[in-house]
Amino acid sequence: MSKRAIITGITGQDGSYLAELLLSKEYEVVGVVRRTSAPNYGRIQHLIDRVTLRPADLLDQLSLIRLIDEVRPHEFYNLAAMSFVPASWDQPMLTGEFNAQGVTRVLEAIRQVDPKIHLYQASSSEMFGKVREVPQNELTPFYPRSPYGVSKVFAHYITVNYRESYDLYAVSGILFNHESPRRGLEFVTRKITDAVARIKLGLATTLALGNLDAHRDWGFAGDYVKAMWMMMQRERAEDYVIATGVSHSVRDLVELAFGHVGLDWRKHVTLDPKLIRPAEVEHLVGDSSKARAQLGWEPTVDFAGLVKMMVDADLDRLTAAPQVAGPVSTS
Ligand code: NAP
Ligand code: G4F
Repeated sequence: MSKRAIITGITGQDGSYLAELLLSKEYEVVGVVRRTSAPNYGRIQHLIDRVTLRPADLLDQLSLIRLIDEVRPHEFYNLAAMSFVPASWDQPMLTGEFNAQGVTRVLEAIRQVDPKIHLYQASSSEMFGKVREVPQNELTPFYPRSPYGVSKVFAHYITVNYRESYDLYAVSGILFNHESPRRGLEFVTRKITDAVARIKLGLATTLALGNLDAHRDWGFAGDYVKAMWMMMQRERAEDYVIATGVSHSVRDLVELAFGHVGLDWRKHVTLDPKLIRPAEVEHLVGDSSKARAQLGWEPTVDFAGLVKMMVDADLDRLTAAPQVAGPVSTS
């Protein structure tokens, strides 16, 4: 009998890769979409005939209960969130409603309808914030630096608490930054690779950035959704850090991306103080030895491979349709 899974956030970067993975494993995939005035299915267009889309919202408890009652999934992947850190300072209340209380609503719905459902919660390395140790592992204390980070700490602990209080199979994946050609244009990797492609093709001349000294542990989203699935197949629910273990600065990223198309980044990059955050996470690097030992998980794409993959994808996209390039990201 094939398994059934619900994915919230199926229209996002991770949701689209996870849907592909689960379909390849013959799952029946039900994706949650919230109502919009026009469809927002760009990342899952190629899967649209193979998944079922159902309306629900993390803000609406009854919509979640009804969804779970009608679908009766074996696995529930909660990937939906307000995921862009700067926006969390502009909308801290809404960020908490989506990312913190939204997770409580999912946990309550599962507890009430069918406590045997396995739940994956999308926790984040942003929870480590002003880091207490290097590298960060499952036992490193949290010190979030944004309303987003704070909301994810709440979500993390409410997931742990429901596991311990009600014996739910609820796992929390503490994933470090992961990217792909499907990454939103406002995140720094994609903002850079999109701009490099535009500049190379003569569609733009400059790129405004904020803190070039921030360091991140960047991996490939396709590798990270495999880890999510692996965590859900264990005997016992536990939390895992997922990371490459290698950290680079935003400056390294810029240099590599421009260099890949033969451009000198110093001629194109400007610094915009408006892009500096009220509180910064300066340096993240993860220790995923638990996941490597217990799940057998390994990343397959390194930093250089990731940057090249993303620049090449943006070049292909903009070469095919330069007229639909849209505005340059200003976030
Ligand atoms: P993303 O591309 O921004 O996608 C977010 C998804 O959440 C979208 O499908 C969005 O739907 C949906 N959503 C937002 N609010 C919702 C609501 N109230 N009800 C229902 N759906 C809602 O994010 P991602 O990069 O795929 O990340 C997936 C998850 O992993 C997020 O929880 C993120 O915080 C977490 N995470 C990401 C990373 C990373 O590096 N990518 C690292 C650690 C943790 P619309 O399309 O309608 O906007
Ligand atoms: O790409 P970012 O916006 O990602 P950030 O803030 O690390 O958050 C992402 O990863 C988290 C995992 O740790 C996820 F939980 C979260 O949902 C999201 O996916 O920024 C990365 C770094 C920051 O230090 C930022 O200050 O890049 C720096 N940066 C420098 N100039 C910039 C820019 N970031 C953006 N978005 N835009 C810039 O112009």
